Amino acid sequence: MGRIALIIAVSYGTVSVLAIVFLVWVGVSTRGNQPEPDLRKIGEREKTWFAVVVVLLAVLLFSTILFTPYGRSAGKHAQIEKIKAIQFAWIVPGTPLKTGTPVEFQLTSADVNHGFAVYNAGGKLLFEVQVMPGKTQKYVYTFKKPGTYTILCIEFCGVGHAHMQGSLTVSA
Ligand SMILES: [Cu+2]
Repeated sequence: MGRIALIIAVSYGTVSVLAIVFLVWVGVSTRGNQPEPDLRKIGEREKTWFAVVVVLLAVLLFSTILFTPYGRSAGKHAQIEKIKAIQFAWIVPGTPLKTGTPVEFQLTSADVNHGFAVYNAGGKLLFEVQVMPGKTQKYVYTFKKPGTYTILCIEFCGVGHAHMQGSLTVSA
C-alpha cells in the first residue's frame, strides 16, 4: 500500500470508527424509559456534537487535500508527452520515456470528452484523467517499472469508443 493510500485509509478508518462509536452511544443512551427531556441540555449537546463533526471534517479535509494528484509540478527535468485524443484514437508521439523521472502528460481532445486511462502489463489501472476539448489537461506520473503500458479511453465517447487504445513504452 502506498503512503497516500495509507493516509487516506487511516483518515477514513478513524472517522468511520468514531461514527460507529457515536451511533452505539446514541443507541444505548436512548434505550428504556426516559424521563422528560431537558431541552436546554439537548440543545447544548447538539452544539457540542456539531462542533465535533466540524472539527472531524476539517481534520479529514486538511490531512488528505495535499495528496490530490492535480496541480502537481513535474520539476524541470520532466519528460513531456503531448497526447491528443480524437474519435476514436490516441495520438501518441512516442517520446522515449524513462522510469524514475516524472512524465508530464499534456492531454488535449480534438472533439469530445475522453478518459485517458493508463494500465500496466498486468491490467492494473495506474491513473485516469479526463481530457476535455478546448483545454490542455496536465497530469504528472512517474513510472517505476519499464515496459509497455496500455492506454484506454474510459469515458464513453461514441460508437468507436471500445476501439480507442494506445500504448506507451517506458525503458529503464
Ligand atoms: Cu472513449
